[in-house]
Amino acid sequence: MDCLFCKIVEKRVPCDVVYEDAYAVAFRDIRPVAPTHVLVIPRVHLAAIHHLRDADISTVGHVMLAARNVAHQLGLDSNGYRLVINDGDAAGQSVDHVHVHVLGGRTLMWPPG
Ligand code: DGP
Repeated sequence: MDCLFCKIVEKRVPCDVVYEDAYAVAFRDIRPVAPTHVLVIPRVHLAAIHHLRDADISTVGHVMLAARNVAHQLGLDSNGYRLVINDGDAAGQSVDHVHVHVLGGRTLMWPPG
């Protein structure tokens, strides 16, 4: 399988890792849209939210806790931050490996575009 984010997990593609645990890896987005823009991904390959099985609940739960840890570590949780998951083409998902965008460091508008 040729998955960019699996290669990041395997350290075959360089990136700025800010957090790692047994289930998740978090690294700075190459095209940031906020002063802090980090992607949190599961170590295992899950292609998209709409492909998840019930058995993936633990992995996805750990990814969300990792996102919380990243936000805390980077000092985002005092002012607030946003978690975004783009699922599928219409939402703009461009990498087929589930990833949570952690966005913070500025006021975030709502609704998103
Ligand atoms: P999405 O559009 O939701 O699928 O977000 C994918 C994000 O992945 C996008 O914001 C840019 C980021 N990205 C793509 N390739 C790389 C890469 O090689 N390194 C890093 N750090 N981020 C990447």
